[in-house]
Amino acid sequence: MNCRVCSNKISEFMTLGRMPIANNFLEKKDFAKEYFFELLPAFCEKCYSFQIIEQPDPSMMFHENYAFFSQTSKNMILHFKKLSDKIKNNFFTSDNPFIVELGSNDGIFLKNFLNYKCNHLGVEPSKNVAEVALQNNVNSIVEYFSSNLAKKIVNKYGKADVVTSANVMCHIPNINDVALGISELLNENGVLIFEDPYLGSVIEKISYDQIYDEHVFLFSIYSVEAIFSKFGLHLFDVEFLQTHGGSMRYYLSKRKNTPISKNLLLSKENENKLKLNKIETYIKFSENVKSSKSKLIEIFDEIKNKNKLIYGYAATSKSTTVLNYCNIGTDYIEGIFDTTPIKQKKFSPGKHIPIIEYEKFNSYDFDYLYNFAWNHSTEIYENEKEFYNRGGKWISHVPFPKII
Ligand code: DWN
Ligand code: ZN
Repeated sequence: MNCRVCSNKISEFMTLGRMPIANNFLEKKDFAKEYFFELLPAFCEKCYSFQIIEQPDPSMMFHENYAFFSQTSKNMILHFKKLSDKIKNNFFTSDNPFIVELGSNDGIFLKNFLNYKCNHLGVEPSKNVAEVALQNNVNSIVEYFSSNLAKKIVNKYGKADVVTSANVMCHIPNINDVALGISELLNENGVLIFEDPYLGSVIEKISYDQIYDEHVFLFSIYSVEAIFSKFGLHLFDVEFLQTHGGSMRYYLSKRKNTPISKNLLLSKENENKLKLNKIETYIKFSENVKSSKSKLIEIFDEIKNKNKLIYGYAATSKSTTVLNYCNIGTDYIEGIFDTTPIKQKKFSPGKHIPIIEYEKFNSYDFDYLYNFAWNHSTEIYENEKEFYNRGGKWISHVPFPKII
């Protein structure tokens, strides 16, 4: 397999085994025809990009029944409000600014620009989530972004001051064409701002569940520079974020002479310390992932031997990797509570654990809850204080499998 970015030959350093589509919550009648592929992370020693070898066709993942709606987390609503204010105050240089978001989902971010009465456009391939945005008056089109689409947008709306994306760029296999399109879409002072789960955090926390079909890449600063500099987009700042268990926000400018921030220099030094540009880091990571799996199974067996009941909390995309890689099914977890209606009353991908409406949470009896949305722990532990106060225990595999 050749690198999606630089065509260098790359090879996998571990397998996470046979995986289903992470967000394909399914009904019993569809079990027999469920699609599986092998989840093989790989690293390119030339451009430092971490990617998966095989990605199912995007149409199998992003469609009219896409199961993830961004507005499910209150913290994320606040997070995007803050980013909107920052952009409005710092990056709108023209009199009539125009902002484009790639992968705008249900409009969680762009809806803030309605208040600023600012030209905006969301590009979102999954029809059902885009419809929610449209209902909220967020201007959206149901398309995959590409260099071709960029030309059409420029013809219709003109060039953009800012292009953004959040938790989207790492989903895009044809990243070179998208980077070219962004470069064509931005005006000469334009800025690209995007954020994604940070590879450094995945390595440090052993949060291997960030690896699943949708995440074709996990970026580091060096890999982002290698991709976008080829298309005249110059990285000038980064910002580490606590969201999604550790993310990085990247700021890239069309202007070559934009001053480089101190934070960018320090963060690159940190990447050197973490050795994110060395294959041995990933070999060590694969060993850590195997230990994490053994420890988790040990914890589950201990609990089961005591005849205690375990339920899951939040049927995240990430849970699909943990459950399938560790081979955890209904023998360990009775059901998973989730707030998203499209997932409820269905079964988890691959392991077929029932997904229970969160509204029924209080009518069930259990001793342990597995927190599959560990990235939202602060919000979740606060909301579920009652469970904890009555002696309930949380299980999490991040930073390392443990009972809380
Ligand atoms: O990159 C991606 C991120 C941004 O969102 C996408 N590929 C898909 C998705 O990943 P995820 O499913 O792992 O995201 P979250 O935000 O960690 O989890 C969302 C799921 O968890 C939803 O099904 C709702 C559920 N949930 C819940 O039931 N109770 C979430 C929270 C915070 C809760 O309190
Ligand atoms: Zn490469």
